[in-house]
Amino acid sequence: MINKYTPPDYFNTDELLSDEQKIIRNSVRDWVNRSVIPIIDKAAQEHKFPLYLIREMGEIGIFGPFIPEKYGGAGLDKTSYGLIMTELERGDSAIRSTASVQSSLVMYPIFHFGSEEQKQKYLPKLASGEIVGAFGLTEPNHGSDPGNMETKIQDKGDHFILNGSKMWITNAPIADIAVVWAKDENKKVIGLIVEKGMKGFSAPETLKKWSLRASATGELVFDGVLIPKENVLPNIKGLKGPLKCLNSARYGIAWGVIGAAMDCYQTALNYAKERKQFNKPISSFQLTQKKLAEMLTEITKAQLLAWRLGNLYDQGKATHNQISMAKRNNVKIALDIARESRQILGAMGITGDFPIMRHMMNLESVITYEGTHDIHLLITGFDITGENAFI
Ligand code: TGC
Ligand code: FAD
Repeated sequence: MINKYTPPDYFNTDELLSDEQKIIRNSVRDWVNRSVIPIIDKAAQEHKFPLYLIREMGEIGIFGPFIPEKYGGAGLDKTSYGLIMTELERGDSAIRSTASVQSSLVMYPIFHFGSEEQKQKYLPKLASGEIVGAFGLTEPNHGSDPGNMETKIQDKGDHFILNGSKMWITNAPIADIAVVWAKDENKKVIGLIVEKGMKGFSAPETLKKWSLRASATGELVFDGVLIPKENVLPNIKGLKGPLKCLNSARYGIAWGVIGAAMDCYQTALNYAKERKQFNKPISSFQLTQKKLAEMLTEITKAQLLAWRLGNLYDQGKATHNQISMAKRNNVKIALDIARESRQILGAMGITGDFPIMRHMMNLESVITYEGTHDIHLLITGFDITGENAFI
């Protein structure tokens, strides 16, 4: 058994999990230890997504774990999905990002809004990792306000013509298909499946990122792309379509970032016990202990929040407002923990010999994508006051 890693679990949250959930979590943990941790610093340094991992992820059931087995998924509950995301993000946010997009932003809309033919055509291949998906909502001029998107389709009788562009799209340069959100002639948002190779469709990579360097990010450019009518998702209209997908992905992030936080905390704790200054381990100084104690407290609170959210989700009771609160809180504490851990390592903290700086830079994207920190605060503000402060 490769699994030597013992995660922080101060309030024994393991006891809240079923045996099946623990088996799933442990198998993904082993895979991350074996296949991600040894290669991820090099991939990030080289600004390159380790593409070969996609098939491995498919083989161990990481994609669409909550999709029924009939379509190639594992038919698992949402708590298991969350546990998988924690393990992946302990490896790197880029790996969790790929899984978030494939599972929550591509398989989820095809499963919930697609036709039977679309489900059969795409879901098993997405589940196995034979094909990779992307999700196009954000545009150069519209990030937080996707409702104002400019990408549009024109009805040409037996097909549509798609024009516009999407930006900051995870997996775009490596994707075989993209679930793209565009407006029809009645200004209603609709979802469609765009396939690599369609004439007028390109997906250039966005380079020079200092964050999520092991993830492939890019644009989706549509220059008069002919979209067959059978590629439209038939069972959704309106902005709530993409927002429902985001609920599933934001939920996964609320769990995922705990993994990054755990890795930073554990690294800082081990280092503090070993490193001596003034002839004493730096773990003996009160200021170091304050940092470590506060980190563990926040990790514990985040674990309990995620577990309860998973519990509500599995009962069909989680609201999108609760998901926003959990995403916002858990990403913020993870980023704070990465920054504090980096300080404990002093100069060593900035090197690739330790995972902290990489997690920290990744989390700067995670706090922005899937709704920024402030957008999630406004969602909570709206929910508790009934006043819309977005506009
Ligand atoms: P608004 O008028 O409030 O809502 C439009 C309709 O949608 C409903 N709704 C929701 N439904 C389901 N889930 C939610 N979370 C929902 N939020 C709102 C709403 O009830 C309404 O329904 P109806 O029936 O009345 O039409 O829309 P708005 O235009 O005012 O915008 C609201 C706002 C700001 C909250 C929303 O647009 C937002 O969340 N903005 C942030 C954008 C965002 O998160 N983008 C993410 C892009 S994807 C990404 O980042 C992937 S990164 C992946 C990775 O690598 O891991
Ligand atoms: P803006 O919306 O321009 O916001 C800029 C600032 O203004 C923020 O601080 C924001 O909080 C603030 N702001 C905006 N509106 C308000 C308001 N009403 N009140 C107060 N403050 C406000 N998108 C996809 O569709 N698919 C993907 O796969 C995807 N992957 C991504 C991967 C990476 C690495 C990154 C960085 C982004 C990705 N995104 C993706 C885009 C991401 O969702 C957007 O960046 C995000 O929604 C914010 O949009 P923006 O960057 O345009 O910022």
